[in-house]
Amino acid sequence: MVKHTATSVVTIERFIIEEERNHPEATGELSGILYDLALAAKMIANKVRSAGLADILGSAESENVQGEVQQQLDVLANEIIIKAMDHGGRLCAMASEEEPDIIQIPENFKCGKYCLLFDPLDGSSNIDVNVPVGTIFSVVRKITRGRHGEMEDILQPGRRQVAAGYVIYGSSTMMVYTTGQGAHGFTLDPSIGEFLLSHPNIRIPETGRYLSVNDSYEELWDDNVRTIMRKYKGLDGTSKALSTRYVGSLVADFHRNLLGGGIFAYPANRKTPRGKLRLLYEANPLAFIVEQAGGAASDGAQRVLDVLPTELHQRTPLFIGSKHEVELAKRVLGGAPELVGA
Ligand code: P6P
Repeated sequence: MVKHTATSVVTIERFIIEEERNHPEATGELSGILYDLALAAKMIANKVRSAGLADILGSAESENVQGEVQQQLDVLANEIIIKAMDHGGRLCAMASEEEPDIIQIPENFKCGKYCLLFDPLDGSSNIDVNVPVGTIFSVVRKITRGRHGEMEDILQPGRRQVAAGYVIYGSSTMMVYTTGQGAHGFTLDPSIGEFLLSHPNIRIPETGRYLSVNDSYEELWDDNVRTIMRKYKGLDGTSKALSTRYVGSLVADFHRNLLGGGIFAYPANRKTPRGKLRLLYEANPLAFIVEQAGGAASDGAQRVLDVLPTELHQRTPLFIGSKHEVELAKRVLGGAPELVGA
């Protein structure tokens, strides 16, 4: 595999092709999915960027933008992804946070051997206050016979993913993805409309710097979770205190911790006993990426990627980021006597 540095100008398309060459058996279908997702990301970025202008522009274009903006950007992002992906002949089904059931490939289109699961625009309520939002995606192989995808193809554990990634619409638009050969980041150059390799082989620091958690749920947590948070904050007298950074947008919090080191924690609480975040198209793809970057992801009891899904939109508690902090959460929640209550 060609070793790229962040100074060589490499488009995401070229990088995808070079990664594909490492798999002689590759048919190019997975590469095609990644190209099409990069295109959808550019289209969504364009809409997200212009959302704030909807009320300012008086021209005809703004009516179009306003129409789309009022249509709810997450619904628009959902449609952009479906329209970009449904005719490529590489997918047999899709599943979206915005859709109650599986999205079938139209009869007039060829079906392929992959399923795409996605959250089209996570954290979209933050757009009005200009907080970064993101798209999250996961790709698994079809395991059932027949032409169309079935729920069994979608409900696979995260360890069966063949690709996963996210796009963050922040101060710049970045796409980060993995196919199991490391995690790599690409920054959109809007002047040429290309994602350029900016973060080859991302590695998350072994020990975290940041803690991302919504403390307002403290009263709803169980004692073990409170013990973990005290340790993360250095209040137990032995641990180093992490700096709290919580944006309230999963992709933004995850991305900062991936690059700088840290833990994002959304534990179960009395209000959300199975956690808030979705397993299949939020926790699993980010868990694949963070493990490829040397980090870890747990639901508190087991590795996220080993959780056996039973429902399309099932939720999960999530501890994800630097290995040291995730391991600590697993030990405390696992009832390690020397840690519980400390
Ligand atoms: P809370 C956004 O609504 C979201 O789904 C994630 O992006 C974010 O991490 C989480 O919910 C924030 O939840 O309960 O802290 O507002």
